[in-house]
Amino acid sequence: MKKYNPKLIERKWQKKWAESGIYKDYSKPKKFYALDMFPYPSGAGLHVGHPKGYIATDVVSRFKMLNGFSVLHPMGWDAFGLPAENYAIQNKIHPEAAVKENIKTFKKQLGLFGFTYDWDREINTTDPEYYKWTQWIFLKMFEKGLAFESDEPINWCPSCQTGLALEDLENGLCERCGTQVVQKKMRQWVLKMTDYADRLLEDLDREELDWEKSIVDQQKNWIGRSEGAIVKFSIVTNGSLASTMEAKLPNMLEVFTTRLDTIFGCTYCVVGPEHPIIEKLKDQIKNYKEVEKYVIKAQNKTDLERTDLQKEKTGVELQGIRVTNPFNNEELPLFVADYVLGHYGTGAVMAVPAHDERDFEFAKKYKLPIKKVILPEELLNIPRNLEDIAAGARTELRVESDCFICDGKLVNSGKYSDLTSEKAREKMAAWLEKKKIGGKKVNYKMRDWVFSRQRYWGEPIPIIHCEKCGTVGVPEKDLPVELPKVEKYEPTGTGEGPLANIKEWVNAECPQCGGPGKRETNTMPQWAGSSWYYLRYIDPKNEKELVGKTEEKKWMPVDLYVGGAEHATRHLLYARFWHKFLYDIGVVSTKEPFKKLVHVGLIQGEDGRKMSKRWGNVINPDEVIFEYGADSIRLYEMFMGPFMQNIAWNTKGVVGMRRFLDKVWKLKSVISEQRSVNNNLEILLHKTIKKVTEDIESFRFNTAISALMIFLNELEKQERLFTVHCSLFIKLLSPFVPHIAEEIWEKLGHDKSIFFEKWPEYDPKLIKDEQIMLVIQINGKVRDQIEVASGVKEKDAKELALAQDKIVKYIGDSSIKKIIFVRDRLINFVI
Ligand code: ANZ
Ligand code: ZN
Repeated sequence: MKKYNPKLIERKWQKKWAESGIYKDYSKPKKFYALDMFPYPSGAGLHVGHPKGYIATDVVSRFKMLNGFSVLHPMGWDAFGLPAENYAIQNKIHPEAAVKENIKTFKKQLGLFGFTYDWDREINTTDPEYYKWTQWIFLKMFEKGLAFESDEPINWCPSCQTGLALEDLENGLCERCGTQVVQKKMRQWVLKMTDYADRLLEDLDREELDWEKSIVDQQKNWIGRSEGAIVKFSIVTNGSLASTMEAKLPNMLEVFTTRLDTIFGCTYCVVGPEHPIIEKLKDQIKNYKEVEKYVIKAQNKTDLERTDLQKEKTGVELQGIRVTNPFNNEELPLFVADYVLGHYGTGAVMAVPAHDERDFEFAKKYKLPIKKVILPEELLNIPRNLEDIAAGARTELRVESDCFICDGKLVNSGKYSDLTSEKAREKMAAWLEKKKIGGKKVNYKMRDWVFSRQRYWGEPIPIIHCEKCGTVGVPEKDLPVELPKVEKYEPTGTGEGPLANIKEWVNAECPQCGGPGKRETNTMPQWAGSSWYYLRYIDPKNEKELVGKTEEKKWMPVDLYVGGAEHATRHLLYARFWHKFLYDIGVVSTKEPFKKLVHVGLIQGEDGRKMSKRWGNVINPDEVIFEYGADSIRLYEMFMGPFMQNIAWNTKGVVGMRRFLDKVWKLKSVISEQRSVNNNLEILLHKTIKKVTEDIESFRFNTAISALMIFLNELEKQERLFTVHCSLFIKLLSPFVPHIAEEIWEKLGHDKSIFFEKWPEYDPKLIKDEQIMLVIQINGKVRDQIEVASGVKEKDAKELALAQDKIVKYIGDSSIKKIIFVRDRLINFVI
């Protein structure tokens, strides 16, 4: 018998699969859309960490094929953006040429793994035929007023020489190059993502969404919904309200607060250094010079530094300006302080030092009054007169030790005293609304998407500026607006993109009046093309539409999406935003794009560090495949540990996998057609089928593979092997190691691909000993237990549990708020 030679058989099957196009049977009634986050074709090529997610989707894709699904499993290139451009500048090669080269390398590398990609659907975000539609979506947003120009200060990276979105920062540093960003006022294009904030948040809880909780939480925090209120404080300058009114100066200061109930404890107000009022009331501010100096200094601090609780608070009083608390008409001082951020809420706060830690620190430093107005719940049980306690609060209870942000009962709050915080917030907001000086308000941390970059390598923004008509969208028939070929593509640093230097390109006729116009020279950010690419795979050659209606209905939503966790608050947020917009204009039929989302744990270098050229710990998959074969590396990456965990690479592990496959290879020489009954083996086989099936569905590839290893050990102990056993075993193995599986399958006498087969089913009778005790809890307390079949589904367990007498009694009339189900362990009803 010939030795197992992966090089030969892998090349053979990859060729066969490509020729026969076995993955392209899209006619089955059931569909499965498996998507990978498409790669950025960098100059360095793939390292062994990149394919981990791709292997997983490939395993699932093949598994789904065997289960009778038409599987869409495409691949493409996310090739616009800074890294490609920086690489090009460093290597003195045009980005377009660099991208072409890099894609070639990537494609060759991916080809070695034997993935089921349908390359007919390959897309490239830098292809004009593709970005035509990226521009089209922008135009639609422009038409709907969701894309607009703004002059607000934005985050600017002095090293990359471009404006950035909030999502492009990491702790206040440019995510690309680690340089500290600065605030820069400049013209820019913005997408009104905040209009979608509530839907982006609420739809995360849609039932059909099967996303990892950690990613959902990250996104929820990023969107950052706060329920609060707006209060307008009137502004008094030089002792009179009228003086501002006459001069048409701002006469109201709006603050956003989540704790309206504390307003009687407000002893001063604060605006952030970015607040427009400072500039507008410049002549009224007596110490304007000092204020201006403070404002300039604040520009060099990151938001993180500014809001850090440990850092000492600083600020300057705006002398000559006072504000009036509408609830008690107290006149209060107004400060500028950088712990208040310009772009959150209204950029101004009412300070309540007794109940807010930052205000407290600030008040201590500047000797401002601290007035207690909430008595925390835990103190309410002390049977004493509330007002007494409050009066003595400062001596009796140290202010610092009080719970800063907690609800309780109001004291010292006029007619609102004695109300609970919650009740008071309601009443106070209603009063504000009645008086038309504020009211309830929901606020989001998320901001609109700063969408223009002053760089070359991106989609041109399809806008023409005309002196007469203003900003005019390029007509649809003139799309794509192609990126001109240029010699020089380095950033200008002037705030204009490099495209501004290309006069022939910039000068264009105004589509509305035919007069002279100028093209927009900013380009789109790296995240534009990836915000909708999953739709183009569905219908990649459609010239009339971004995606055809029938095709869209057939394939959407994406059933499985696998990629890095670092995209939780960027790509995944942007893509959901665009998808919702496309839903609103009738291009797509689903509210959410990605049904199941799984994040892939990183593969670190053998030294446990991030795999990177810098550490010299990069492992190239080509070499591993050359040495051990693609099936071995596929198996190893799925076996190395729980899929979502970060794990260090270990080449010895690949060697182990290769040995396992050597043993699998030997099986086929000892098979006989005869079939005798070996009940134990039969039972183990059916248990293995069950385990592998369930484990693949739930991304527990490592335990699926160990079950297969255990089964192989048993097989090897048999004196004679039977075709049925071996066939079933090979089928179970095939999604992981498709090449060797095909080869053995062929040797077993089959003339059709193993991937036309049906996935094995287990016989429940054979494994019926698997009964377990399921614990039933109510509000976390054990109340009963029942015997059920192992692997019982949540729905069935719920039904069974709710049918138990004891449980019926405990639940009574209460409604079930939530069910927590731990497979084969417990079911907990929260009532
Ligand atoms: C008065 C108050 C009293 C507040 C109290 C808190 C506790 P979240 O929950 O994150 O939305 N705030 C409002 N705008 C701000 C800004 N631009 N920069 C810094 N802080 C700002 O936080 C809302 C609370 O943060 C608001 O409620 C406001 O302080 C502050 F005992 O108002 B609060
Ligand atoms: Zn940068």
